[in-house]
Amino acid sequence: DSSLEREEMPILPNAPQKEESKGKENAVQAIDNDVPTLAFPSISTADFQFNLQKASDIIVETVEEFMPKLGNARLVLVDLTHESKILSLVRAKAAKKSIDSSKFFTFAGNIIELFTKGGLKCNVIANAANWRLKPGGGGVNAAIFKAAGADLEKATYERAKSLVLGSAVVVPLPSTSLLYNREGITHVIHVLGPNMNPQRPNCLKNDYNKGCMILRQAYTSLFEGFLSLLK
Ligand code: AR6
Repeated sequence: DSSLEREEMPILPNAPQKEESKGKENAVQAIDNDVPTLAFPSISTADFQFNLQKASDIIVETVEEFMPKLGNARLVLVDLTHESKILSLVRAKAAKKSIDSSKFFTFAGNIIELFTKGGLKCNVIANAANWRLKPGGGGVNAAIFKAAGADLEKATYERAKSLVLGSAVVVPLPSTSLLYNREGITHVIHVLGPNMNPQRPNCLKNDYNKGCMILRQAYTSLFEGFLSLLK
């Protein structure tokens, strides 16, 4: 069941600690890492409280749909820990389908340090955003905006002031951003998924017909956004 999970250790057994070893380690990594890669969190399943079983079905189905369009690019579902429920659900479901595990896999790590801490280079990352596209809140949104600094906020504001439910917006990261320099991230794709949390705006009140439809749209819009960068 672990074939779809790229653990941190096998990819970069000896994380480069000394400056002189860095170039060498990274050069080896460059072979594996020289393909366009989208790292994305599980949209809506933490703060927005979306059902994990339903979300994992939607992730696997949407990924499967996009596989033929990917070329040499990769999709990686990310969560903070190896104990992540959504990662194991998705891994198990993806393994049952004939999804190429070199093109889609799960990865445990913080999305803002996948390269420096995990050795996995992702040139594009997705954000589980809020409709106002504002920094803060919690979860992955707070982490990404904090790590990217004011550069991302400005670049986002130039692209869009708000997000429609189930849609994504692609934001190029200025080369001055820490995430660009340190992690090699060139774009952030903000995605607004369905909200099932009554404490947050536009709660769907357990309407999973609508919720599933919106989550599917959100992933479709995210993957299309990523594909548009490959052209
Ligand atoms: N790296 C990787 N994955 C993460 C990280 C991280 N740094 N932080 C969280 N996750 P959430 P939502 C995982 O709550 O449910 C925000 O406040 C997390 O374990 O970030 O879509 C926004 O402003 C989970 O699997 O997003 C919105 O208002 C996934 O990322 C609202 O929360 C998504 O969790 C969006 O809620």
